[in-house]
Amino acid sequence: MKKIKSIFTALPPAAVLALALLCVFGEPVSAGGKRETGERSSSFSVLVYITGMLAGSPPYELMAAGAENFAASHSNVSVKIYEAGFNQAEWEEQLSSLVASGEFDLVLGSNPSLPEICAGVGKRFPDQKFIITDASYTGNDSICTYMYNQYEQSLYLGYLAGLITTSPMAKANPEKKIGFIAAQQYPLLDKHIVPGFLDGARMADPGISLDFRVVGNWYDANKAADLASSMIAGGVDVFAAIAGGAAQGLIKTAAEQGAYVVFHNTNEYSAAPGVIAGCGIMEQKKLVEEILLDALEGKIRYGTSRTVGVKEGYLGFIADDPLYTSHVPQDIRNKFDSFFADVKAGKIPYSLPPL
Ligand code: RBF
Repeated sequence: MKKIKSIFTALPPAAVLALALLCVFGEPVSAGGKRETGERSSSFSVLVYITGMLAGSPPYELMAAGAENFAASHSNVSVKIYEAGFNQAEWEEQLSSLVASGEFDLVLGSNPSLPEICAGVGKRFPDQKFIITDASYTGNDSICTYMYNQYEQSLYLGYLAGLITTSPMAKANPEKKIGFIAAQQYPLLDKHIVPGFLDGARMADPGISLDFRVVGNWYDANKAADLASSMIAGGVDVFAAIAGGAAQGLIKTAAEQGAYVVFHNTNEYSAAPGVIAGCGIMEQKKLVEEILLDALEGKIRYGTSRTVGVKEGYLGFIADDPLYTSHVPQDIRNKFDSFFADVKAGKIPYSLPPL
């Protein structure tokens, strides 16, 4: 299902009248689809293009929340949130039609595959600006990207998984085997996220192996549950997942059959207390608010990409949740704390593989 949500923050009556007149009489639109009236400088319109659905996808929910927050505190900013759905083949055409309206000063999105799509759209609408997080792309004057160092988040979540699988915790078995369930394969996952997870686990114990499986889409929780079940039968006792809504199937199976899950990007402890053994956090909401402020002030450096991780304060770990402190033994938490501090201090050597 696709849906558009609009947030037009409280406007003074004169502005409402002006907008109504604009709607009735129309306005000039340039070749690039941008407005040429003076009104443009005082209003800023953002399209948040969600490559999938909001529900169950932390990066998207956080991006939408950040943009809504920003609009709520800036009366000249309006935000539309568009859920594009799961048919990736449709995304470029859909985005083109939205951009063709000339309505948006900025398109904001979060997906490693979006820059290429925006570059295609940008060829038809050269004045349109795009800012994409969770992606790395340089050299296009219409596109600015921000990449999370997901190798790092996977490294410390993998280390925690490694500590747990080799521990005497109740659901840990003697096998040194951890699991990863992915919705689909893509370069950031194959080169940063999965290798980081295994590298981190092996820093806890070099004898650990990884069972990696792919769901095939971002929503099939039943398929993820089936995969998890067969992985548990094969000896996996700690999982990670990058699977959007499908991850709920893993969580359910882990709870029913007795396994642990470490979760990327968001606080998921309460989804299954005692099963979700650790949660990383992606500060996407903060990043989006900062990006929008820069965009409003004309400070975005289009054509560039910035990488943000633990040191920069955009990736973290939720260590103070009672569902973490009460279910994960103190000795494991202590070892994890010191590893995380080392990652933050740049003391854990690694090289970020090229994408
Ligand atoms: N992450 C989600 O949480 N939900 C999604 O629906 C989703 N769809 C994606 C589609 C494509 C084509 C790609 C490349 C990634 C997608 N991601 C999705 C992954 C997301 O952008 C991010 O890389 C991971 O969540 C790790 O932070």
